[in-house]
Amino acid sequence: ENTSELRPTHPLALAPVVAPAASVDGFAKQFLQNLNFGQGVTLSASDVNDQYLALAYTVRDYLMARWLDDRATQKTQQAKTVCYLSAEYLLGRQLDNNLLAARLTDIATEALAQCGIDIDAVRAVEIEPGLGNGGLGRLAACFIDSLATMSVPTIGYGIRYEYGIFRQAFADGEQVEQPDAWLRMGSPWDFAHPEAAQTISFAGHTETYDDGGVERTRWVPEWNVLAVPYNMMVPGYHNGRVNTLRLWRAVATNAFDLHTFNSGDYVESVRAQTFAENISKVLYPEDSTPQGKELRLQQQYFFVAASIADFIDNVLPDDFDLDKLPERVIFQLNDTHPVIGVPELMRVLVDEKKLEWDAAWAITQKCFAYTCHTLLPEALEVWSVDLLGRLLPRHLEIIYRINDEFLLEVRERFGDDELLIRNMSIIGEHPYRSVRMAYLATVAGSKVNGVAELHSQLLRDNVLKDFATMWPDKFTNVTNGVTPRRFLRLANPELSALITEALGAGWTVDLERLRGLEALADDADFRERFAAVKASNKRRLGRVLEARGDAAPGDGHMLDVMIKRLHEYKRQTLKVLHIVSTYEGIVSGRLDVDDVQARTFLFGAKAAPGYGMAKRIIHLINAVGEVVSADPRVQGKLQVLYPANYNVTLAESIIPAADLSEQISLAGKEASGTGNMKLALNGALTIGTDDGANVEIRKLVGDDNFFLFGMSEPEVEALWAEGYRPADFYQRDERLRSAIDLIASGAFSAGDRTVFEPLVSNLLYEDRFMALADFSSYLDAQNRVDAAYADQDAWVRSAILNVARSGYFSSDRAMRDYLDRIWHATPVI
Ligand code: GL2
Repeated sequence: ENTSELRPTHPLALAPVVAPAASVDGFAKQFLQNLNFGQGVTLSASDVNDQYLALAYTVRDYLMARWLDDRATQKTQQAKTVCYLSAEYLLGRQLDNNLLAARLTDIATEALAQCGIDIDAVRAVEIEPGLGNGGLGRLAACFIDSLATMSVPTIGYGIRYEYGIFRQAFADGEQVEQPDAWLRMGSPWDFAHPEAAQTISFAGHTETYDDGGVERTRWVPEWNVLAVPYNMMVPGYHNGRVNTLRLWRAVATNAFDLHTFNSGDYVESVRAQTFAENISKVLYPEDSTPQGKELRLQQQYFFVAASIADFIDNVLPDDFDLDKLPERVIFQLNDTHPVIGVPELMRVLVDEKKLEWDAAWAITQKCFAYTCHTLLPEALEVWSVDLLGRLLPRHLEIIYRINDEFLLEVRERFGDDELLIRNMSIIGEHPYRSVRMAYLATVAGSKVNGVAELHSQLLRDNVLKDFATMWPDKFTNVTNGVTPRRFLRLANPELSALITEALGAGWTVDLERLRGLEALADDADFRERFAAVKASNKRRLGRVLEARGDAAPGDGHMLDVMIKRLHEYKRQTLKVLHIVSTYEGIVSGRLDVDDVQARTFLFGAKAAPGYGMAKRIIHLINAVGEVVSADPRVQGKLQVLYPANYNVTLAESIIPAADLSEQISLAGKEASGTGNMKLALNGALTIGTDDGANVEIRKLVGDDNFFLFGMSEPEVEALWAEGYRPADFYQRDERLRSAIDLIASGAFSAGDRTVFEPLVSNLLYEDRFMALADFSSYLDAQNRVDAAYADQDAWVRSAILNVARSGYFSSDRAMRDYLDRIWHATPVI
């Protein structure tokens, strides 16, 4: 039915919405129609961007009927909807994924070929929406893919940033940030629904009033913006389900002041518009550190308030009984960014819907669950009471009341232990009065989860210890996962074909089936084919890099990759020390060049623009790379590649080609990691610490197929407690001394010793992430890697076993865990 309120008589208007015919002719017809009538060009006059847009609109046309259908049933169905609240979605390119999900890849390829167009050329022009920083944002994208594939009614809510994560370039080896104007060439995958805009308020004051004998509070805001929803379709894989990603764009309520404009002050006349639209202008390029900016709090409240209002007003049926809200929705808080949603739902229920506080609180507690994604204390978000009170005065009052009642509960349970009260209070007092968002989320959430077993354990034991004592059942773990559709099926078509040939196609939605490859690890013929796929993926990566103007990996080299955000805790510096040590060893004659395995070291990483030390590390990597690549003494042996602007698209070429996966964070610092999963799933062996999900990867793939090194988390704690002196480690290991001395000597900075001095002295006298303490163990493990790689047959066997035993790391499994342990929701077929 097109609509129930209109009374159409035309037979077409009465018919259900149907997709174009799923045939080459049907596709070609729709494509040409979109090219001619949508893009306004003839085929012969069209350029590749026109073709891309027309192709994208065509794919969208196929998905739309199902999307409309699923929206209609969402109103009437009784099932619970998962509302995933996330400030970040690092989606990657859409075209290929959507073609695959809708089973249109072959049809589209053929239809375009008949129009004289090579679909690969069209693919290449898509600019990925980089609406996230790193793992956390990519995780959200994997989760919504899995939920659609599992037919779970889901709405992903977030922000439609006009500029996503910056484009990285290098100038003389240093990072330069450029704006990511991803919308410039058109955005065919999302469509605005301005009629469903929400008005979002800020600032002002609160007042009480008499509401027929009941005293109530209301918020009298000072200014508003409009939140306009943009929908993106999230198709399930081969199941016809199409879920929604709804991203909000900020628009001024009163865009432009005609009076001021007429009086000649053009700039002033659009001031309000500029001010409002700044809210969704740009993604904060911080990773694992909060950026305490007012605009960021505005962003957070903006998207969460719009999402909650949207769900209650537009998704639920009219006159829905809000006491039943927990039966119909779970708001999953992706880290602390959306936690302001807790007082917002309370405000809606108490002030607007006029529920009693206690009833509203009971509902709210059941409707939220919180995922924590960090262990770094400095990454736990806090907002000053001052700022929060100014921007959201009513929310601050509500937070105070939540805290008062919570602390009463603490007193009832544990007595008047003032230290405990201070430690658990949602309001911190030092160094300034602030709201601790992780505590608010923990108090309000029905469940709190970490993202890997070790991480969840450390949350219970350290970061949220008192809360775990109070509510042991609230705490749970869900180990992260990655979508096998994007990161195996699409990124690695040759390996996918090999797996499908061996096991059938079911693995794409049931990744544990990869276990079937274990037996084939002992089959010499299969090993040979597997190795050929890896070699082919390396050549493909080489072509991708060369097309960008970068160098290709060396012929016959082991491809050793470290791809992740640049952060001291991840220890790219430790990797550099390994490279410098190997280089120094060969050049000085300490190492026999024939004993060293030829390697290409490949980095991909962006540093937050304000993170000075991370930017210095980027400079060092590039400087070392330049010297090593130019030195004839290591030609054909060592190569360092650092293609700029690492993103999802580039990851899709690198991961299938990798031999060695560097997961070398200091134990107890990386909450989970997800690149580690993608690389293992594509047959890279991991060299890693006992950190995050590495622990689980090692357990599953087996010690023989994983290179473990470094201190364990308790050993790290013990060394800190006894007083860590990095210089002692420098003195003790000659290899380390030579490597650091070489950097300090100016060998990588044209003799200028000052360039990397801050980095060197940081390592020698501070080294917060204990790179020096783990260096010896790391080098020993790298020697084991070299020895293992020399036996190619055994290496390939290990690589196959890595693939075979990584099925657990599917985000489909992660979603099942969330459904069972946290959401208590079920798929709707
Ligand atoms: C992170 C963690 O650092 C990372 O270990 C984890 O895998 C992801 C997803 O859970 O979350 N937290 C965070 O703020 N970012 C992450 O990648 N950016």
